[in-house]
Amino acid sequence: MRKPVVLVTGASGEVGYGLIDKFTENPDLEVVALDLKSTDPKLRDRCHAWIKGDILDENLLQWLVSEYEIHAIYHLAALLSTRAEFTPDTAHKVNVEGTLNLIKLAHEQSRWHGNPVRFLFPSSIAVYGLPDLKTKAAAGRVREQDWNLPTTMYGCNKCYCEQLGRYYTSFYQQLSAEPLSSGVDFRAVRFPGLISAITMPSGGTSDYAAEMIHAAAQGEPYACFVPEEARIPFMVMPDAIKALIQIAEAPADNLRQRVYNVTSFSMTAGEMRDRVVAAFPGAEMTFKPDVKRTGIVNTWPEEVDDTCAREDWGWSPEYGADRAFAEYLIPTISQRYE
Ligand code: AKB
Repeated sequence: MRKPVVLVTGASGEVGYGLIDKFTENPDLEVVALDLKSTDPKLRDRCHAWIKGDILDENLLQWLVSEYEIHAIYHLAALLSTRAEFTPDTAHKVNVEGTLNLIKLAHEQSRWHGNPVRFLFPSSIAVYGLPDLKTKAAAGRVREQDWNLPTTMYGCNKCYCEQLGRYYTSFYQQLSAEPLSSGVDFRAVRFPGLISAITMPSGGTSDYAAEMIHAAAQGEPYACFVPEEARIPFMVMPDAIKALIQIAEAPADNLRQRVYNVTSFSMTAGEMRDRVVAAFPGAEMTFKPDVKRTGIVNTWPEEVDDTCAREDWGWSPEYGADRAFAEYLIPTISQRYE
């Protein structure tokens, strides 16, 4: 008998760490974690299985099909925006072909156990592409259907995978005599910049926020790679985990769409610096903008409109900016470097 489990890919990444930490609080939930990299043993030992492997390894994915009865897939594996710009072909393979492999695994699993497989996909504000700062400022809170003109490989990957998920969920094999449901129940959230107090980001272009706070907590100087006035939306990790679990549990009939904006607070890098210096007086925070990375951040919206998520599945963040800093980021990060 195959064991009913939840599969998490990219498990040793920032979101993976937070999600598995949350999941393994529930003794009834069996988590199978997959990543190229290992993670801290404490977290690994709380999983039913930790598989060191590659989402591009189709033999491994076939083995997973034979070994486990997978009812939900949290597909977190991805190369983020800055990293993907340096290795666009690899990014396409991992972000697109990897995702298609997992969608096909969900389809196959559903055929085996006869139930839809919930496929949770972290998309990103990187799917947006505002042409210039004037338009960005005028656009304000961007809705899901606006400005889907990504300017990075990562953004293109996320945008395409959103469409792949919509296709498999609603249009798969639409020309066949008896169109059968693919059994893939794809649900995506477009995350803003995520900030974790527990893990450090890698390879993203919104990473300056977390880097700034973690550097200040360690008493290290930090030169921010975007200018003070650069503004994008953010969310702290506990809210990102909440959003993924909440959309996963939402009744399918409540979902008017398959891709949702979610956000918590929007902030300039300068405002971020002010809060960090207030918490860590004497912290040496400077700005040394990287023109190209700033160029990417400038194409991302100042804010996003998450009305649909609020209406369809009751989304609302626990942490606004004040609570995020006062009750989560500053105390937890300070403790981490004590
Ligand atoms: C990145 O910076 O690439 C990510 C994102 C905004 O999706 N953090």
